[in-house]
Amino acid sequence: VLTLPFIARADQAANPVAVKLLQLMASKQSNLCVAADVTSASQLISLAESTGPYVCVFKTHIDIVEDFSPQLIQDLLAVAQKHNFLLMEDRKFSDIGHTVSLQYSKGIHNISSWADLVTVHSVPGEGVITGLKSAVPNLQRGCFIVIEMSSAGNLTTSSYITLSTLSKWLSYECVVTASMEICEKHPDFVAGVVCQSPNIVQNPGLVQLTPGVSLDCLNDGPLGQQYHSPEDIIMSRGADIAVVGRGITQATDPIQAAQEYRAKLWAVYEKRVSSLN
Ligand code: UP6
Repeated sequence: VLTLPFIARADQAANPVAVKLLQLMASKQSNLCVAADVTSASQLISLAESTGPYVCVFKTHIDIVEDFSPQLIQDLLAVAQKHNFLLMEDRKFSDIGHTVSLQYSKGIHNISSWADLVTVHSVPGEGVITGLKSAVPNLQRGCFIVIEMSSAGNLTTSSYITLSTLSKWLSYECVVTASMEICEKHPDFVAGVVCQSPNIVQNPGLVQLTPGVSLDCLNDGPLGQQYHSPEDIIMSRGADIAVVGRGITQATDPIQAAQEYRAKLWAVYEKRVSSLN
């Protein structure tokens, strides 16, 4: 796992949003991303207001908001500026380049006009990145490439490495290697990757985002989410930013939960950095 401090890594990032993100994480002392999986505009804004001071990234699934309006985006941008965090729309784009360019910059959500960061699957190949880039020629935007998912039974699990046959191991290696090649080919647009395993991210200018973090739960039953502790996610799995959704949104006191996750995650990051020296 990378032990260089975030502030030093900011100098090595090529994507402008990654630079801003790493600087923001260092100054705000937060490696917490809240997954704002709520379904009304008022819930989304109140969550942004209450958790905003403690997060570096506020991650949305804007298509689950039932009363979406352009005003919601104006309100979200105002809160992001007030509390100094970046907006990530977790759209997980996964189509041909032409289609994703339209999904990114058209339609009611007009994602490219407001989201600093988006997520994208590498499965369609490099065209998905060129498609997204073509939609934002002059904007300062970035993306995270999804390489491994946190869900049980996902088809990119690193357990291929330990459990299985050579051919499965090779197919896993191919997904990771090919995805990292795409990252290296588009350093101006790729801010980082979404993954679960250490050592996938070797370039200190890329940021590793890892979902599946909870202080209380191991999973969510048949829905397939798998959770790990802050210690595990930052120290063993190499996360730079941990994504916490229901651990905060469904807590009795979301503000207190956000404070607790921020403090625990940041303490583990500091331990990781100091293990270098
Ligand atoms: N997410 C995952 N796993 C992945 C990629 N993304 O859980 O591999 C996203 C989900 C959700 C959040 O779409 O928004 O991270 C996790 O929420 P939770 O903490 O409530 O499980």
